[in-house]
Amino acid sequence: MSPATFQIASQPTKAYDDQKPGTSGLRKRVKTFQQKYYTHNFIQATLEAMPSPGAKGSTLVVGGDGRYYGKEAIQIIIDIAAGNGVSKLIIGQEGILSTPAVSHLIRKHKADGGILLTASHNPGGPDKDFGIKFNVSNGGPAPEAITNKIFSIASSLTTLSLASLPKVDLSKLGSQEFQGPSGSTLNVTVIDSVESYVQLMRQVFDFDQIRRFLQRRSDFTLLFDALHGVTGPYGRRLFIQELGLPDSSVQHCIPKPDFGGGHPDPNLTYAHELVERVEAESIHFGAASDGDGDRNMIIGKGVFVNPSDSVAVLAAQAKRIPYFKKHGISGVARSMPTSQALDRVAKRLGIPHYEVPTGWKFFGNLMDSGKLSICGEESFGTGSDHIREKDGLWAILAWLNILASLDEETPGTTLDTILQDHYATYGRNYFTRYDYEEVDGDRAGEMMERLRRWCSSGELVGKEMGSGFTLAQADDFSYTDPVDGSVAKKQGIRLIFQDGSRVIVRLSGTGSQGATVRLYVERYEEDSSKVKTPASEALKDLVEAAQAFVGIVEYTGRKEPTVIT
Ligand code: VG1
Ligand code: CO
Repeated sequence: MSPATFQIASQPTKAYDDQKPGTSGLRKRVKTFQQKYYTHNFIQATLEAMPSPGAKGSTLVVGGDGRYYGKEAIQIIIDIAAGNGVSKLIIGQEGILSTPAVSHLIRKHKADGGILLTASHNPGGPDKDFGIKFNVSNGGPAPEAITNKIFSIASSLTTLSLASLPKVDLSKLGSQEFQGPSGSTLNVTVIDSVESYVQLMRQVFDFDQIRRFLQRRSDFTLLFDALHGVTGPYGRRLFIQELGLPDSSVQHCIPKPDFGGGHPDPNLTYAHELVERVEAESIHFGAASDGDGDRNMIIGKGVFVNPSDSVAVLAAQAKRIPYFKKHGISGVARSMPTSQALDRVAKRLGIPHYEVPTGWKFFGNLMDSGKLSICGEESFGTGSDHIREKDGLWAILAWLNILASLDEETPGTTLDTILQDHYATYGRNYFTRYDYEEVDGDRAGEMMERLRRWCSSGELVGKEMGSGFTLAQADDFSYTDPVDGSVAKKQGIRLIFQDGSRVIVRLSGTGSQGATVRLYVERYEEDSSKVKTPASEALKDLVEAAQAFVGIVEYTGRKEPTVIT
């Protein structure tokens, strides 16, 4: 059978002025993406913004978290990609690929980039959110230079290079060739969504050691919750087929376009079913990941592994994981609001540590230049240089591997003993985050402006907030990338106290409606007799002082946050 052919047309379009990617891709209501040529425009702008030599002749990986409108978007991508001379598209079966899997596939196939159809942890469905992320050839999120270029091209776009291809059947594995004008071709290959990623995990971790642990500790219970996001098939494969756990060890593992009506965000509020089961059934190890699979939460009965602690523990124990035994740990990094627990580990290990703005794109250069092995964000993001995205299942397996290894030396090791030992060695960086979701955008902006003014006036230094917290530094965080010298400004207000405690305030860049204010509070406790106090208690005074100082009630009208981490 001769290959199907396609023609390319210059299709006039009208520009949209709101296609500015945020912290992680473009996120809007589904209805916004469904406007005439809205999705086409954004893809056209993305392909035009691709770094040299550009989209023509390139290979792209395409997939998403299975949310509503994902499959329609893939057919649009196929048409625009063909129209712009892309040579090859590697697409996950049924359009399913987790964000970490895309990152891995880009690297494995030496592709030029990837398009991810996801709004991550935002809810999905016809009245909820859709999103598009673009990743570059290192497998990581496009840096700001590229996302700014996408926005500027999209803002004045007049023409689409549009091909019209027959609908590609995404359920069938295999390759199809399409013949374009003047000898050009587009190859579309549908691949197994899970296989390559599972192979990578086998290389990174010691699955035998984890299996031995599970056999030895036959009472050990694990529950993984995919929240009806993309990690369902990955989780089933890893926990049940590879590690031999019973079927009852996973829940909500069928990806659904609306995530079963839930909010696919692995935190104590939105993953409440998991939290409740872990408590009621005394489960030793509970874990969840978000819609697109890059986030993770790890809990046990009465234990919550704070993400800021998680990355610190992983760094401290990394040598128990084969990947780090082999490659070593060149350095560690955290996003600015993430607690300084990781810095303490770095100092003890004698390795460099870096502080970058919020968003995974800022870790990429450090990893590519061999300066960074393990990094994390307080927002349930943990990862390493095995790929260029945060990786939810990787983090869960890393904790399991460390648990299995420690248990060989100290039988009966639990999540709690790991954390308590860590605090005893390093002290404890108490940390909490308060989110005020969908508040009035103008008022939130005014609140930030007032803080910025106070910071730049210099009048805050030396002032006391609450009792006993004297300000040593107050600024709006700005970051200069040590590799390419690019500068990111206005990355969040930092109030740093004389004892190292911190209060951070920033606006979210991932919402689709109104503004979300994030208030981060951190206090260090060195005294090992005091590290068992619950975080809410240990931080109460500072949180109250911070809320009053920042003017939360005044500017947001909210007495209580939407989510507390
Ligand atoms: C949030 C988190 C940030 C994370 C980003 C993307 O951004 O705070 O740490 O990198 O989401 O995560 P913001 O701007 O809303 O605070 V995900 O799982 O979308 O890819
Ligand atoms: Co995500």
